[in-house]
Amino acid sequence: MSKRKAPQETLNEGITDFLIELANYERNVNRAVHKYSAYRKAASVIAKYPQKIKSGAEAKKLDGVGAKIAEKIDEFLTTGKLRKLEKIRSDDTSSSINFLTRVTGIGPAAARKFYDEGRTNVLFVNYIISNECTLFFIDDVFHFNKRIPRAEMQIMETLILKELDVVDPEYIGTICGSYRRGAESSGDIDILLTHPDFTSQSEKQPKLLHAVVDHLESIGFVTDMLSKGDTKFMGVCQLQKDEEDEEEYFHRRIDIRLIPKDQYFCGVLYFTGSDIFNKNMRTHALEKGFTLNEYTIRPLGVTGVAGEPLLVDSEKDIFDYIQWKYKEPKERSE
Ligand code: DCT
Ligand code: MG
Repeated sequence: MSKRKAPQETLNEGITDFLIELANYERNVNRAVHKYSAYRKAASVIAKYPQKIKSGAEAKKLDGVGAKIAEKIDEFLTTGKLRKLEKIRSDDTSSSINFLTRVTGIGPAAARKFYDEGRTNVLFVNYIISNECTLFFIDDVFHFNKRIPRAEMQIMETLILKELDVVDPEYIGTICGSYRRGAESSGDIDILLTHPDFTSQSEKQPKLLHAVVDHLESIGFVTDMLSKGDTKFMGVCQLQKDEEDEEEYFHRRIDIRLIPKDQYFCGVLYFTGSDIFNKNMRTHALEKGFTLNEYTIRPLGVTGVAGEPLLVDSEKDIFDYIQWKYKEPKERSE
């Protein structure tokens, strides 16, 4: 059954919606509580008004609707939108702050403070919302904007590869992303993982991923989970400070993907990037009659239909198929 609202509620919905949006903007971004209340009050009397409002003047007769709101109603009724709102929506500051306030535990003041400190990562906040994570580590969350120095990436690589070996020496792991391209700093840790027991023909093997994640959690390296599926883990990790370390380490974003062995090198190629390099390589592949993605490389028939995946045993195999000179990860910025 569809949940339809009672007709009187939808009569002036366009108007009440924009008033509420303006109210939230005033409260969350400007922290103008009086303006917030004024918009809310107007929205509430209009919601109760039993007829469809045809002009600002008509609305102005209601208690709580002043001249300025009446003007906005006129603009909305004639043009179908509101310039002020369009501007607010396109403004990064206000949309970031508004977004942050949608997270449980962040009020308007905290959102503004985080924003002023440059600690906004809307993408991450989105994960939290969609996964209903608790926010006990809220202050760390906003460190995710800080890039990870290469030296720290190297320590993490050593640790991760060593621990993989502890879980099962047959695992193969590669830290991809900008780190593999030799970058001086990285935004996150992108790990690809495979195991000879897992191929595109075999059963799913979520245990192969979960065993690694659980182990990294048990040694205190993985600190939080954002999402965990059969083949992809997204989370947070942190190096523990040892006695010689001067500095505390920040929490960092970490993604671990389990890839079937036969698709591993297409995966490594893709997740090494850069995104621009990938795009150029895919274009070149198409010119040579192949379709390339993060899983496979397949020849395109004359009709443009992709054939069976080609055997790939290294990244170089992929370059060879498309007759492209092999490029070292360091040379793959574009
Ligand atoms: N990728 C891609 N196309 C995208 C996004 C990602 O091909 N639109 C690939 C290439 C890089 C890899 O995934 C990992 O993505 P990021 O972590 O976003 O990029 P990065 O190069 O590792 O950069 P950063 O240092 O910021 O993490
Ligand atoms: Mg990365």
